[in-house]
Amino acid sequence: MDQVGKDSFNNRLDGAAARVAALLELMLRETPLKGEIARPERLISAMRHGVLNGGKRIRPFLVLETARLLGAPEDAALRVAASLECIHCYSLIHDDLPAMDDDDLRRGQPTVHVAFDEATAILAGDGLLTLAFDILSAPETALPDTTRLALVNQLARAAGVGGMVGGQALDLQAERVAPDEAGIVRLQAMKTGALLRYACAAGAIAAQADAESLARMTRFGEIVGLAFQLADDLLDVTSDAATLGKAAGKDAGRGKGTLVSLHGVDVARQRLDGLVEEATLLMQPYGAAAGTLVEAAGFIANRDR
Ligand code: GRG
Repeated sequence: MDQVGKDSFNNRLDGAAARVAALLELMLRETPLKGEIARPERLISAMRHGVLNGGKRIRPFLVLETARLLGAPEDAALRVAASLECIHCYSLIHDDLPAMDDDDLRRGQPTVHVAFDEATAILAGDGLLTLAFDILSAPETALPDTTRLALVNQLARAAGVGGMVGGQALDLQAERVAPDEAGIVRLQAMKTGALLRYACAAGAIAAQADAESLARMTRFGEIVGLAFQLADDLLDVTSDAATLGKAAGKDAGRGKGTLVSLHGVDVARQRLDGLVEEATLLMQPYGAAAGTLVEAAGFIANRDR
């Protein structure tokens, strides 16, 4: 992609991020929503700290773009997208906790347990996890009931024990017993891949797309998930190299049990190119209309943040 293309893609990504943030801002007011009793101020502040703090908003962007391509109602798609970002941000808050990765910084700011306290960070994550399903299931997500139910169910599967949470559990196990290559791939497909897969499938579900389109988008999401993780592993290697000799942070050396550590940087880059090619081919039937999704795959594979 040339510089003009990159700028225009980044503008679209930023535009989507702003729309998602505006909706999350609304959902994270201190005023109770209908049916709620009260909203503790400190908890809401911690949740806001964990959500309204930048972030690329890649997952919601994928929801919005697949939804747009397949003709889902825009307002509903935005709510589907925002609910997914709540899950992602909850996972980051919990992942940063002392019992997990014990990180002090996230998105360039103090992590939630540092800015508040550990118990509040746990609750902020819990609050976001439940808020995700509130946003998705509420009647304001103006989709047929069966469609909303399918989204709720698929999000639960992607985020739960057979998806992200299960992947995190496998990651903890991997610190004791190093997984083989198949184990690494499975762990990554669950821990980070499942939400990206859901992001693309969700756009198709919201659009009530036919089975062929849903399968195509789901596969696209899987490929994007693989590319995301491979790029993340490469970024770890480069950031480790950049911080060599300095305090490199808890995640430094995460390069250990990864495809990059098994096969090296060059093979990883080749695989990334192959994944972008595969993603591009998958979008061919939609022609130019899928250009942004193809660019998103390229962005994810080549990202430097
Ligand atoms: C604790 C339940 C629980 C799950 C944690 C996904 C995950 C599982 C932890 C995240 C740990 C981590 C930093 C993994 C590397 C890949 C990743 C998810 C990076 C952050 O995602 P980005 O790059 O971040 O989309 P932004 O800040 O842009 O949203």
